[in-house]
Parts: sequence; C-alpha cells; structure tokens
Amino acid sequence: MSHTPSLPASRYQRYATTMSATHLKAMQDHARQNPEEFWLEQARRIHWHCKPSKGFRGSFHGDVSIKWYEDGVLNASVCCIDRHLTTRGDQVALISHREGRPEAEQITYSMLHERVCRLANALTDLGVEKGQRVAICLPMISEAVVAMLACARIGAVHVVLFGGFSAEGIAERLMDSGAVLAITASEAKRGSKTVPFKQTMDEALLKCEQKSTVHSVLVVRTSEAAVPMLPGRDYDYHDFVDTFEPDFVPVVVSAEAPLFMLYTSGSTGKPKAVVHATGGYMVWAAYTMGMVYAQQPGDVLWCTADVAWITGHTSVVYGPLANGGTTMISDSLPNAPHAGRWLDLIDQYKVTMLFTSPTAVRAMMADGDDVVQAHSLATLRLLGVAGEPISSDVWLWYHDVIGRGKCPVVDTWWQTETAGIVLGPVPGAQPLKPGSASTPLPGLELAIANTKGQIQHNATEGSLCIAGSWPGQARTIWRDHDRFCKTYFSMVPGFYFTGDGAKRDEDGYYWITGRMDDVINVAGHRLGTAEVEDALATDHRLLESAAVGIPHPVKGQALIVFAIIRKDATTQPTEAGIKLLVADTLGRYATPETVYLVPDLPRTRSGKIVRRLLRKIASDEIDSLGDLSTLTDQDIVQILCTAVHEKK
Ligand code: 6R9
Repeated sequence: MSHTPSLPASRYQRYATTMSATHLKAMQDHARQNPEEFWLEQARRIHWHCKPSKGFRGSFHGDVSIKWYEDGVLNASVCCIDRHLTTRGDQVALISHREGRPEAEQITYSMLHERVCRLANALTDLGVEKGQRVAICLPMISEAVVAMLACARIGAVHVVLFGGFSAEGIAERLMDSGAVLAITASEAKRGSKTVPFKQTMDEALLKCEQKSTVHSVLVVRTSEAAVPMLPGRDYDYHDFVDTFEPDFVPVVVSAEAPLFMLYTSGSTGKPKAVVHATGGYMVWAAYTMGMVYAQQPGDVLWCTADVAWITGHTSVVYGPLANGGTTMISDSLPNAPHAGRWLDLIDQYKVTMLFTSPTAVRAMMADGDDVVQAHSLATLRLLGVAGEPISSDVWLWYHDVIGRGKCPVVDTWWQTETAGIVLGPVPGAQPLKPGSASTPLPGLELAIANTKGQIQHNATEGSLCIAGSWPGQARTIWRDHDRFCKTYFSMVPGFYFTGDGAKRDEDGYYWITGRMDDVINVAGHRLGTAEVEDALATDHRLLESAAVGIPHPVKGQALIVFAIIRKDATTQPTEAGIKLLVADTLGRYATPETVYLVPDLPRTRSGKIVRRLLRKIASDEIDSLGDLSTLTDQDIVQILCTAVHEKK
C-alpha cells in the first residue's frame, strides 16, 4: 500500500454536481437495506419493453444459477439508440478516427440507427436468427460498433474476436461458439505494420474444415488492396449491406437471453467463453459507467480499449451509448507515427474523458513530459484506467502531468466476468488514493478470504471475492457450466472468487496485488500460462516447458518461457522458432519476451514445477530465492540463473 497522501473529494469541484458524498452514502445504505428495490430502481436507467418486477433470483451454491430481472423484456440496441432518437438524434454518438484519413467521422444517433438497421436487415437476409452466434473480428472502425448493435437488434449473440489472435485461435473460437456468420475487414494498419484480417479469417475457416458452422463472411474493405473473395460465402460489407432498408423492427428478448459471449483466459489451457445476459448486462453497463464516468452533454469519452475486450464492450459501446453520451474510437497507436499521437487526438477531438490502460500511461510517461507539455489537453476533465495494477507514481504522473492536477484519476478494477466496474471511485464524492482501485460501487459487497477460504474482516490481505450477485455477472461459461461452478464458486463456498489478490486498508479501500492463479497480464491482456505451454507442447522436439510472468517496466508483466529440448530431437528448436510458434498458435500479443532453452526445470519432490522460483530467476532476483530444500535437484537453479544472467 502506498504512503502517498490521498486527494480529497473537494479537490474535484467539477464533479460536485454529479454526486455528493451524502448521495453516495444514501445509495450505499439503500442497496444494503433493500437490494431488490435498489436494483429495480437502477434498472430504470435503461429502456424496457416490459419492465421487470423481479431483481436477483438464484444461488451461488450447488449448480450455481444467476438470473436478473427475469420477467423483463428489452432490446439492447433500442437502449443504445432508439431511446435517444427523439431527444438527441442529431447528437454525435460515435466519433470514429482512422489514422491516415484527414477527419474523423462524426456519427450521430440517427446515422447510427440507420447503419445498425441496414446491417440487421442484411444479417436477417443471410439467415441469421435470434440466439445464433455471429463472430466479429474487426479493427477499431465504426463497423465494429455497428456490428455489435446490429446483432443485438436481431437478438443474435455476438462474439467479438481480437484481431491479434492467430488463425488457430480464431478457428478454435469459431468452432467452440458455433458462429454462423463472421464479420471481418480486409486488413488493418498498426503503425507501419499491416494486419491481414481477411487472410487470417480465411486460414481460420480452412482450419475448421467440416467443423465450421460459418456460412457467410462480410468483409469491410479497409484499403485499396485486392482481397480474395469466395463466391457464395464472402460479401463486400458495404456493397451488400448498404442496399438494405435503414429501418428494422427490433427483436425483443427476455432479460436472461444472452447478449454476447466473450473469450477470456483462465488458469487451464482452453480459452473459455463467458456468457452475458441482455437485461442485467445493460443495466450494469449503464449503472457502472453512469456512476464513475457520469458523462454529461458535451462530454467526449475516449476509451482506448479494443472492442474485443470487455472494456471495449462496456466502456466503448454499451455504457456510453446506453447513457446517451458521445464515445470515440480510433485505430491509432499511442506513439506512431510519433510520440504523443494520442495527445494530438485528445486536443483535436476535444476529448473530456480519457480511459486507457496503465501500460499506455507508462508508455506516455516513458516518452517524457516535454511531449505532454507540447499539448493543450485543456478539455480533459476525467482520467481513467483499468486492466492491470497502476503504481502510485504512475497514477500521480497521470494525474499531475496529463491531468494538470485538475482531473480526478479513476482506477477501476473489473473483469470480463464482472462485465463492468466493481471497484472504482465516484469522483467528487470520495477521496482518491493514488494506486488504489478505491471502494466497491453501491450494491456490491466485497470480501477477502485467507488461504483456507475463510473470510477476513477489517484491514487485511488475501483473495478477493464478491459476496452476492450483481446484474452484470457472467451467467455461465459457454457449454461448460461445470467449469463455471468450479472456477468461480468452489474456492470460497457462497462467494464469487475473482482470482485476484488484494489488500484492504483501514478506510475500506482496496489495493489489487495481481492474479493469484496462473494467469498473467501482459499490457492489460489476460493470458493463461497453460495456454502458452499447450502451444509449446505441439512442438515434439520440446520435452516440457514452463511459462511465467515477470514484472516489466512498461507492459506490467512480460511473458518468459523456459523450455527443455528432447535429447533425441533430430533438429534443434531455436528461441526465435519458439516465439513464432506461440505467436502462430495464440496470436502476436502472446509472443514471449524471452525464451530460455534449458536442460531441466526446478521441481518439488512430487514433481511440480516451482514457478515461484522461475519467476525469481527470470527477474534476476537471485538473492531472494528462498528455501530450496524441497527441490529434487538444487543444481538446476544455478544453471538457470547463469542462463538468465548471460542474456541480460
Ligand atoms: C477489465 C479487464 C481482468 C483482470 C483482473 C485483474 C486485472 C483489471 C485492474 C486489474 C489491478 C485494476 N485488472 N483491472 N488489476 N487494477 N484496476 O481488464 O478485464 O481482461 O477480464 O482482466 O485484469 O487481474 O482479474 P479482463
């Protein structure tokens, strides 16, 4: 925990009109005393075709069942668009900036309505039905937002896939989700690199062979480059979609109908698709973004997350649009073509709220204060981060240098499974502590358990759990409810287990210490070390491997691989080859920082690899290796230390 003094709520006067400390306290009391009434009240933040009369129904015990607002009926695209048409049809809903184009596109709520309806008609024409899955694999372009909302409009379930996944990774997810249609782009530019979206999708579909259920592919042409199209399967997005009517009667669904599923990493190899339900998710997106970001007319919120992550779903699309705000997307990089590129865009598009990752803040910090000082940044009034721990010095730099000391910094802790902010300050209503994700939003009760699964009270440290459900909670893991129950509800019976460690101080503020399982967080991307090891196991020249995360000054954590080559291998795997194998299997984002080819790994007498030790060795912290007496072979430690040291 940091000893940096906290910053009083009164410092952020501009937020005083949004919510006072008294109002926040009243909400917290109401939520505790009458949760059913509290959550039904929050449900009024969105538009319902039939208003719900029930709040939560279900249990965290046994065959876990989670239902919210089950008698409510709605359509998520209506909540995000139609609802605002009479009051703010001409207000900009989406600013879409594309690097290399002179001006960003300003898409009003009316324009968004037209585009979403055309695509809803096109998808229906192609035979997509309510409940079916549609895979969306697009760069940060307006069609990505339109595609998500069009799926919602026809009651289909979107599965947004990250453009950084390999063909293998996409194929696996297409087959697992049973997607019937895919929406992709020809290619995307990332700085000087070209990302071949369509080519990767084609390869993925080839890999699926007979197992793919995808019958159609819509392709957004993002450049002049020629794209091979398969007649009868592939359609040019605009040539096809723009011919359809700009109106579509929304398909209403019951609150528990799935809105989307999203793949995320866990501590076992296979990625899992977390399923989110329409009603609860929409209330949660509106509530959490309304409490912490509280967009006012004129605010431009730029959340730099890719739509393929939960932050992209809730803080780029559903939250801001449900609340009638203006949201911005951009396909730019923070430091290409030059350092300070994102700062240019903040000034150019008068961004008032910036929401990014600690990795991006650390990268801006590394570029130096001069780059920041060369920009006005006068429109900014709120700064946010999520995705990984932010240290108090980086928090303060963000606050003092980017925010010029006048913008509150909101560090929000949440997960794909929580769908929206769980821990985060309500700016103007409570003090901010640099480096802390603050306190739970009203209606959420957090708990800290010790290693035996017992709940600890007052100031303490342990595993972070959530007592009781919240509307945005994931309902299940697609086609694997057992895994859902085991992963999240078996560690501390009756509680949702987050997988993160946390400290709670005497004021009830939480300080996240990081994952406690074998999930690492590289630049805000969750990665299971087992996924990496499974990928390496496909190279039969490798006997065994171990992947660990170690601290990295910019990315938060870096992925390090130790691999043992089989003695009988006829050819020698190289470090570069191993990196490529991981990138090909999982995606470029998972490329290991360093690979060590080693004769063995440190093991306990029962044969378990001692990862704690590998982390220390890989970070070159050889003075604090601790007790080595439980190892079968202590000499291996010295050999690994030398291997690491030689590379430094
Ligand atoms: C929103 C998102 C979830 C994991 C989570 C935790 C880490 C997220 C954080 C944070 C420290 C924060 N995490 N927010 N750690 N401080 N403010 O990132 O979802 O991709 O599912 O990752 O990210 O470890 O468990 P997701």
